[in-house]
Amino acid sequence: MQLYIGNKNYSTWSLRVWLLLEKFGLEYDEIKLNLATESFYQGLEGVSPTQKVPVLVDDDVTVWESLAILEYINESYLSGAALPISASERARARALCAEMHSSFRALKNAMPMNIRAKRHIEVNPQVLKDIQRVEAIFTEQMQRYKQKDGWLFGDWSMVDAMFAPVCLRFDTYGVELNARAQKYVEQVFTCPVLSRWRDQALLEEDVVRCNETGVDR
Ligand SMILES: N[C@@H](CCC(=O)N[C@@H](CS)C(=O)NCC(=O)O)C(=O)O
Repeated sequence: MQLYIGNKNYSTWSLRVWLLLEKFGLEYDEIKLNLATESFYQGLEGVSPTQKVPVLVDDDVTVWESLAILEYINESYLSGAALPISASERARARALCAEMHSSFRALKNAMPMNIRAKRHIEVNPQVLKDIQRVEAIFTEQMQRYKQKDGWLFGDWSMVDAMFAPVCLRFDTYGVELNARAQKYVEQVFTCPVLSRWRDQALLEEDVVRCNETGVDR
């Protein structure tokens, strides 16, 4: 399998798929392309119909769109282990994955992932609404699975992969959450796999201008 990804400092969609592959120790080749460069599009020529990352190539199967890739890996390699066993909880998990994939537009635009930065931005009402919805999700899931291992559905699942980038955004832009939601963010930060991605992101030096927002704090 080959996984094409973007810069580790900036590429949220790449991070989600990378986390799943790494978390379950699957073998694959990582092909990293620098966003906003000519070589990025050259590298994806004939590989991805969308010219975006992530894209997964598994012999004669090519999957683009992060959520479809997560589902493909879960079905083809993990016998479903990256989603809850119960059908009702699995539906809830998929709803949260879909919500992260399709929503939070204001938050995503105002707070691009930029792991190596610590920034301040003005939080407008739409961004605040998105932050509050993420906080409510973390709080509710932590309450629901409080006897378990501290992930959104108790055990680590693809939902945690989908929400990892927003935790990194909160760290960059200094977003404060209630104690229960913050506990989840800390859980994400102590995950060794995520730490590996962060460490690699911190070594990168390429700058993608449109992802550099806010003032240093
Ligand atoms: N909906 C897509 C979004 C993919 C996406 O926008 N990827 C960004 C990097 S995080 C990209 O490849 N941007 C390059 C471009 O738009 O030219 C997914 O979930 O995979």
